[in-house]
Amino acid sequence: KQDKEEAPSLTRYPDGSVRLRNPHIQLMDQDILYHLALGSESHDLVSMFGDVKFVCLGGTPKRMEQFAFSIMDEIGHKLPAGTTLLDISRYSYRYSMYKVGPVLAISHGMGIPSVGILLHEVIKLMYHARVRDPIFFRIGTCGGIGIEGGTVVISEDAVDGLLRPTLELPVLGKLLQRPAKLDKKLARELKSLASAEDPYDTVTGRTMCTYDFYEGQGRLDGAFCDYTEADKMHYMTQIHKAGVVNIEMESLSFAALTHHAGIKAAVVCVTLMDRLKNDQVLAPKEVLDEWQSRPQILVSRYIKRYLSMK
Ligand code: R2B
Ligand code: URA
Repeated sequence: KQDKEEAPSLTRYPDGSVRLRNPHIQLMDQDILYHLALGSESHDLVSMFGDVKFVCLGGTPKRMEQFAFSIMDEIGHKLPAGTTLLDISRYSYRYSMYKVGPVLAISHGMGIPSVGILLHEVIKLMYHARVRDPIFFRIGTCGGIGIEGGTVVISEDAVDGLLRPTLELPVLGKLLQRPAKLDKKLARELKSLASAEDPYDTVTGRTMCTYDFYEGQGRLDGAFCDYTEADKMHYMTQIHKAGVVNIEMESLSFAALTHHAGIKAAVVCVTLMDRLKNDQVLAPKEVLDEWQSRPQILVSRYIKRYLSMK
């Protein structure tokens, strides 16, 4: 059964650097990280990325650019005179990547397929760059269940739309299953960094990850809807009872692939609405922008604290 706790020696070298669970990569002359517009021979990945410690993923290029600028301020990182932050993956026209000292900020797009492709390449990037013990964060948005919009949710674990804690992927005609596990200690540490002075709540709980925003999340406002409002409310109440506090679209893959690679990871999302009350994103743009900075603030606190303890 694949659902066993993996020995760290399987996934990491003694010095903490990421070991790839793929014998083919070492035998290749070069490895092209196509969707990042990087390559193991075309770029000196060790000198470009060897000092990375934190990999922060979020949905949109703009949000990750903003995060890169704000973390630069927070950790007091100075760019060489006359230079500015550049999107390292701009020629991929797929994902955006910014590097600020030990922090990489990368956009992952929407949904499990998009974040899955990115994670394969970012995990390989960690290996090629010989990064030691990296910590991955997803900073995103979600729908809340029984909590008001603007609440920050730290995921304790991730489940699919059938409440199963497993990422499923058809591989060579068979269903591959990988446990979607997040680092419980990291989640607790993040929770401890929430401040009583924050003008919003920060909670921990189970996150449901779906393959769709509309029908997959039981919305009544998609182009199609074959169920009633009572059906929706019944489902929402059932999953809420099962501990689900928020719903989004990437945590299952994020948790499963980082766990399989032996990488510590956490998911921090802000709720855009309470799905027990409504389905649409009604908050004004400025409010949404401020809400979306909240998970970034929590992760910034973690990074700052970590760097100050070094
Ligand atoms: C949250 O927001 C996106 C959908 O609007 C999706 O990427 C997610 O997980
Ligand atoms: N992202 C989601 O996947 N669902 C929501 O309800 C809001 C953001």
